[in-house]
Amino acid sequence: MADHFEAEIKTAIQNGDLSSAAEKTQEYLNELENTPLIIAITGEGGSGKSTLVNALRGIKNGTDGAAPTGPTETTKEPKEYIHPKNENIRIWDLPGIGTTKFKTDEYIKKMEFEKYDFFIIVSSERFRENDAKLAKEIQKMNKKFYFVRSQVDSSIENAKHDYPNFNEDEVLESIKNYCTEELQDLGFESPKVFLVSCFKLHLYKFEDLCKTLMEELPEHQRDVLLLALPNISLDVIKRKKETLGSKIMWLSAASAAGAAVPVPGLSAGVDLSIIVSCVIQCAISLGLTPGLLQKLSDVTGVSLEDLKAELKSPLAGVKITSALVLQVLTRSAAYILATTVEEGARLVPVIGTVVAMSLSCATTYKALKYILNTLAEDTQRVFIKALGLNSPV
Ligand SMILES: Nc1nc2c(ncn2[C@@H]2O[C@H](COP(=O)(O)OP(=O)(O)OP(=O)(O)O)[C@@H](O)[C@H]2O)c(=O)[nH]1
Ligand SMILES: [Mg+2]
Repeated sequence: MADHFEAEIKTAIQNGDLSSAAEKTQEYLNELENTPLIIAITGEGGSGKSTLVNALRGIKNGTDGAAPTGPTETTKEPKEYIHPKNENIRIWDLPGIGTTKFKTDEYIKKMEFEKYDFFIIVSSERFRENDAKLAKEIQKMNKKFYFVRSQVDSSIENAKHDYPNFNEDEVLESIKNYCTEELQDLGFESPKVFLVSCFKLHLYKFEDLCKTLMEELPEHQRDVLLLALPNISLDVIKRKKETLGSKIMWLSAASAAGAAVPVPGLSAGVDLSIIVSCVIQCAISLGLTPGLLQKLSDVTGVSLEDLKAELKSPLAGVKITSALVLQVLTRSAAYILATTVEEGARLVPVIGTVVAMSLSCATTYKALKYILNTLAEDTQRVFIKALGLNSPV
């Protein structure tokens, strides 16, 4: 959290001014909510840029709203795609540098390189002079870029025909070394190259790419990106749950001064409007809305029916309304009240105090954590089903 927010919230709490602490917390949350993240996908023509744009948005090539792809579907103009999980995330599909009539410096100007937060440079075979030129210009602008060696799945398939003693790990290692050496020849001392298949994001090094982005992005943008990622591993789901959990703490604190709605069974009442919008956000980030489940079904080929069969929470796979949330809370009231605000929450200095000071805010916190836990469990089961994995880890 930004220092000035934390200081202001602390002061308000020390002065016993809960409502201004809640107001500041809300301000902080609004800032988080409105953090833009603008990503550029660039590289040679035909390397798989548009497919990567679709994969990052969890959309299957060729379906509604997907960036046009295919051996002849050349992207000629830069085009912005809004992320279905967060409209503040914009992914730009740029034309292949080799396929435009522009020189590198003209390309950079025309593509307005200054507006992006970071760049992914895609190549399906070798990195060339053009890729290096782009990267060097990006470097000059003090921005980050990441090399992605795409279409690794088809390289692996091809290699099966090439080597009688085919060994997947060896082939992957040699592709990586080859790309690294090329980039070293082009003037990059220790380049990082991520081997990716856009059709199988859970394999190879897409997750490493995400982890690197998380390490290198500023805090707000890191959370924004994490919550919008496709569920590529149980670890990503766990990290989403943690991030949503800490958001829930702040939201509950912000609700301290709000009007508590009496919920049958929950004696302290809760802030229902905050709960409903937070549950919707959890369902979106975890990919459990009807629309996002359909997209997952498209991408994985597992039927929507089979994915939905894994859902246990009445809030997953359906349109979330206040009435439905109220119903769930009423039904689970006894269980929610019996849970304790866990150690972790109390240890966070500012928030713990607010939660401890306001009974209704503690109830809001517990109710939201309960719903988040059930949604996260559903997400794990859906993930395992979608990838055809047998046992939960
Ligand atoms: N097997 C496999 N094929 C891929 C992958 N990524 C892209 N392709 C295929 O490669 C072809 C080109 O992909 P596009 O995403 O259209 O490539 P592009 O870089 O946007 O192409 P231009 O816009 O023409 O520069 C398509 O037929 C894709 O289906 C991948 O990870 N694995
Ligand atoms: Mg394209």
